[in-house]
Amino acid sequence: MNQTEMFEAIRRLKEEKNAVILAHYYQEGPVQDVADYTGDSLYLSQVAASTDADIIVFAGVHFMAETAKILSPEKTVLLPVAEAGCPMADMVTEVRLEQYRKKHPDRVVVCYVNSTARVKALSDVCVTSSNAEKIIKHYKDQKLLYVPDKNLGAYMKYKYDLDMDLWPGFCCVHNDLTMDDVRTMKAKYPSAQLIIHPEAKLELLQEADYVGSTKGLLEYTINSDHDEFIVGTEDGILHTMKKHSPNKTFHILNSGLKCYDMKLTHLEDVYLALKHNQFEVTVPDDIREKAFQALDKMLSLS
Ligand code: CIZ
Ligand code: SF4
Repeated sequence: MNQTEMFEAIRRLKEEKNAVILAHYYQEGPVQDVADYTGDSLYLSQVAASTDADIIVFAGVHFMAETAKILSPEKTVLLPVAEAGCPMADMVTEVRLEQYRKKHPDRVVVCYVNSTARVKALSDVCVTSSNAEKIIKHYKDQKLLYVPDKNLGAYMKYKYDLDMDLWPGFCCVHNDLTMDDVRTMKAKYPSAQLIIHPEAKLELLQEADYVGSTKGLLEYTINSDHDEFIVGTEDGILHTMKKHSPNKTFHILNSGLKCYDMKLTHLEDVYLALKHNQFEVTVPDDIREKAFQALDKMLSLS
């Protein structure tokens, strides 16, 4: 099948099965184009919580599909590529978090949505990169643990002077960005604005004209009077940025800004997911109920 035929086949299967396709901004262009909803994990989880579809096909990584299942347990949630995970989410396990909680029962556990259901189940509240600031500000006078992204946590600590422990996890895509990347790209494109995702290291964020989630970065490029940007996040977002602002210029901060897991999903995987109802993501009820509390708290504070 060529791409047009594939789009048509996906559309037919979607109608037949009353399915909806959600795609994260880090997915490759055609997968974003075939989706009914494209966005960040907060927006997509809100869509998952409110859709009337029977089947949710989540073009993203495992924790996102799991989050959709937690919020919409009666729906069938499919992850087109079963192996698509998030290395950062695996940097904290429930065993180690439980040990930490026993030692520090007074700390509120704030959990990045990039985490497993089991870790969410042990947490007090979830955040995503687009609502982290708002939610953490709500808890700013309490003793906190932020898990698992030490970089986003360090940025919040720096901005709000928090009593917050940081779990030593990181995103292997954003954490690899260096000050050399910043210096090189700023020298090459001196009139461009530097915009970076908070999963990058604090020293880089301090050099940025704007720091924000994918949604934040996208909106910034749409609303800004500037017309040239150096973008410090996964390169899938450039597809949407260019679509919204065809007359603006975007340079990726480093050509290695590709999430291996996000890029595992191709159009054909979305088609096969719909055709064969694969690969279903489930969450045991006891875990789901506890993880739901942390996500629900997040949604109510967002
Ligand atoms: O929350 C998300 O969707 C992620 C993983 C990135 C972002 O900033 O949107
Ligand atoms: Fe995980 Fe980083 Fe990939 Fe996002 S970009 S899914 S945080 S490894």
